[in-house]
Amino acid sequence: MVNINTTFEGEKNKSDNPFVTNNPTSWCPGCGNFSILDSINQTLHELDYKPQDVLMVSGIGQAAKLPHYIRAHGLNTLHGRAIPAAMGAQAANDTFKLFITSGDGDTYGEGGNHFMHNIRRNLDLVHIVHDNQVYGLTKGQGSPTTAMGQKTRLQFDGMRHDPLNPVALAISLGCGFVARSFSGDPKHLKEMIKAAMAYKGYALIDVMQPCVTFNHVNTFKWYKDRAFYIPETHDPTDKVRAFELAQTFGDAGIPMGILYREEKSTFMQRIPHIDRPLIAYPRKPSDIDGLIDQMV
Ligand SMILES: Cc1ncc(C[n+]2csc(CCOP(=O)(O)OP(=O)(O)O)c2C)c(N)n1
Ligand code: SF4
Ligand SMILES: [Mg+2]
Repeated sequence: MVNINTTFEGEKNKSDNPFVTNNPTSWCPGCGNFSILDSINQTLHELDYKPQDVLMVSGIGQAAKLPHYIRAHGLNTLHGRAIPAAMGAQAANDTFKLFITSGDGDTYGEGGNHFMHNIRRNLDLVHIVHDNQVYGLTKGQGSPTTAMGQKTRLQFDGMRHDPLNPVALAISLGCGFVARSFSGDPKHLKEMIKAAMAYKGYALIDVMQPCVTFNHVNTFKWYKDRAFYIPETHDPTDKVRAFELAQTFGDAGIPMGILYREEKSTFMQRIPHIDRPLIAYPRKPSDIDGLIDQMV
């Protein structure tokens, strides 16, 4: 397998990066979440965003705590419900650069319905899924992406469900930007975040992330030994080839990069009567009384 680059850039830009906080985290030492947070911080700073320009939305889980650890607007919502909250936020004010940052369980399990239907709606946001193939916060149960047969703290004799393949599912549903990366390769992860931010529409990045405490199968080494960069010859507009590549996982290798890319109109563009963000409408909370009177 081709070697991927797992060099960490350490504390680069940390002291003058306005997104970096000193907030104590509840993450375990060695957790892949740290590098995902660092990669987001560095990317936003390198692109010259300011904390007031950015909204981070999440559901519930270890990954979903990320908005507490970055200096930006944040919404830490209900389990699996980051997408509807983000939809409301974008309809109200689409001037923010909108991110969802949540776990594999939160996104593909509890939030699976929203995940699918958001692909149809195509909100303009970057969705970073910390895919550690386990429910970390609730102490290591199998998640939708845990491999069949893998033993967990709850599934003592192994998972009995087939794993969900999020990138293949996203491509099959028509998601316009589908990428995969690895928390152990921050350079690559930053490149993917930049490409996703440049994309107008729903951009999914499934990030392989070791959970050092509860997943002793999909370790840093396990991912590093299997990950490979998608060759430059890959045409990301070739949906059939992208779907084939998306099937590749585990011992067959884990392709990293942009699997699929297609230009599509966005949620806000498809609602022409929202000609400006809702906050720009000259309404007061008391106007709601008149609207209710009209309806009843
Ligand atoms: C409706 C509901 N179901 C279940 C839970 C319990 N719960 C909280 S976090 C979590 C798992 C989150 O896993 P994941 O999204 O993969 O995030 P991780 O902790 O692995 O980063 C579960 C099952 C809950 N809070 N609410
Ligand atoms: S339990 Fe796993 S996912 Fe959660 S902080 Fe610890 S290592 Fe990270
Ligand atoms: Mg998880």
